Amino acid sequence: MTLNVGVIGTGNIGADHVRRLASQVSGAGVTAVFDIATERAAEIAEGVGAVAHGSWTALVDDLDVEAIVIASPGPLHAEQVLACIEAGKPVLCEKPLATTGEDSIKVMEAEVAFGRRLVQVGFMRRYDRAYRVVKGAIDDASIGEPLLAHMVHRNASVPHTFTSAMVMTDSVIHEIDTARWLFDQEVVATTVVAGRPSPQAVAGVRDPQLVLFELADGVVVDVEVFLNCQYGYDVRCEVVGSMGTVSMDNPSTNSLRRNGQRIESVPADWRVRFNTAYLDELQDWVDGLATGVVRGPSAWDGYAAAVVANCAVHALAEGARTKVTLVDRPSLYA
Ligand code: ISE
Repeated sequence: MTLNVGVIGTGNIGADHVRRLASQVSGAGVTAVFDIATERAAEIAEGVGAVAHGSWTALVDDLDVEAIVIASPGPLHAEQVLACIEAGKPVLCEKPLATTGEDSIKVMEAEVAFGRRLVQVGFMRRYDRAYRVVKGAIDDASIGEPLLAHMVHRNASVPHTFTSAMVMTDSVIHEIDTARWLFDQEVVATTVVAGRPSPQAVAGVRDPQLVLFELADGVVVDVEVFLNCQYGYDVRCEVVGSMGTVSMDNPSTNSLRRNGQRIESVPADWRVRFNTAYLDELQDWVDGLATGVVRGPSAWDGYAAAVVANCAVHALAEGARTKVTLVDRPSLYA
């Protein structure tokens, strides 16, 4: 059985997903794509024998499309996910699920009214093997009781369209989800400090920043986010427990020893670093759908992350610790 997938958005990440679904994921194929960059969409469609639609609504309505991947710009996600739910089609939506808590609630309400899960949010770090080792050490108590976590999220650079809010809603949202998933706890408060900006920071963007997340059970997570570090993509995580620590360094691909030096390479960007995680995520999504189940990160996870990200934006603007308030979790997401 082959799952016929339609992909909305064929920018970098969308084009990667088309390629993976068409040639690497078993049990799936790409039958339709859409992008406002019509020439690029047509070229990508032709490469995999798919149809390029003239609008994303036509793709959702296409009777040949059984499941949808959304990789369009974040502000469009909520409306597109709602249309997928209305059509009764499973949807894997890249993060963020929505840019506001209110829009995420609309998605949850629609899914709850539908009666079963259709939505998965693309928090691909949950599928990364190195992060899974960290989670394993927390879950089996090899490091005792978890107390603290230190995280680093550095990008070589980000586009000039990046804003201070996107530091949270586009980048740190991964650490928010990672923290919630690793510790199985909600974030209850956040504090953000931005000091001296890098001369390479996008104009007007506070970069780097230090972010603090307090979790419901008292675990505290600090995140250094630096989106124009220039040298490569560097994502790290160390969890400190009462009996030991577990850490995940940036997995380096090669190291060169020469002239009394050891030089290690750093991935260029997240597409390189998380390539296997994306593949595992898609394979798990397709395998789950073959048995009628959506089991990856849920609309609730997307909602909670969006609310925390917006609290962090507020915390920076106000220079104050900001408490996070979530609605009650619907039983669909228990
Ligand atoms: C980008 O959208 C991602 O999702 C990457 O994983 C993240 O590292 C980057 O900062 C975001 O802009």
